[in-house]
Amino acid sequence: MFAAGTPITLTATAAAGYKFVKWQGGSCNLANPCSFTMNATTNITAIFEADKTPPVVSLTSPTTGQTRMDAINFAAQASDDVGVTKVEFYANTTLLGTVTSAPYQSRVNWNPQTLPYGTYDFTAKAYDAAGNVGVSAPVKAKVISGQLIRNSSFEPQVTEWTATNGVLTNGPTTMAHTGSGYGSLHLANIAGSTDSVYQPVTLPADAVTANLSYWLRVDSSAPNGTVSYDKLTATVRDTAGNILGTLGTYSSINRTANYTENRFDLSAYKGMTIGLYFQSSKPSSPLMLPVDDDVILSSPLDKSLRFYLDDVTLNVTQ
Ligand SMILES: [Ca+2]
Repeated sequence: MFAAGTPITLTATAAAGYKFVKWQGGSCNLANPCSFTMNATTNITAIFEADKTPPVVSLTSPTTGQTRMDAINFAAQASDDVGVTKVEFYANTTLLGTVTSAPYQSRVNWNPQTLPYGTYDFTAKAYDAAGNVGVSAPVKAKVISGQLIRNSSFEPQVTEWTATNGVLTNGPTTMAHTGSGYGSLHLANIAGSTDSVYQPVTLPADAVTANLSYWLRVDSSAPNGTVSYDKLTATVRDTAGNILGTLGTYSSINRTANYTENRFDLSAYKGMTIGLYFQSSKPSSPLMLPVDDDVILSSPLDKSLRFYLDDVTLNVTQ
């Protein structure tokens, strides 16, 4: 019971899967909530109907033609006449992620054991509480491995690397870190000689991380603690061969019984084509050569300061 002149506000709340249509009776029509003043006995009914209108959804990431490395950043715009309850992200027919509230975004790490690298039709599906489903237009994009070095383990068919003759070596497996191929940067017994191996690589402009790793073993028969003049330098170069940065310099003092890993952050070079360059060098003047150098020592056992290189990887995420 309301006294005449009492202001009233009615709010119609639809059950899940239904939507408000209109009021019946009284002065309310489509407005919800509806406010009016009681001045007579009034019967008012809220009319609901099942929601049959699917959500509208579009995929905003990835974009057509895009290449992503090892992970996909999904993003979708979705709306519905009642409300979106969830958005699903697909690669072809494989469900990769579900988001239940805006913003509809999900970062999904690619699992090549589940889905091989390749080109896929990516879609988003949006649902409402009534179970209506809206599907986005497909976006064709490519997923590739985030490891950018080709033939990182120097296995046979090593055309991906450019090297001084004899540097790229195959077997025995005990000489390699993995597999049977490796890079052997030894030095000819000539002052000023160099050995090198390199590979160009292009880092995507939107790289978030770019982690270089290479495994190196330094063999030397020089007395412990002796620094040889023969060196190996690992550098990052531009396409003209100019040195952009030196990652490491190694000599006999870095001798190791086994391969050891060297890691570097190369994210500073995103958006650039760089050359990963490993070069061993001997001083040009024999007079500079210390006692441990193979020019001075005549024993064959002492003649090898060698740098063994294997498993060069550059893992990039976007
Ligand atoms: Ca709907």
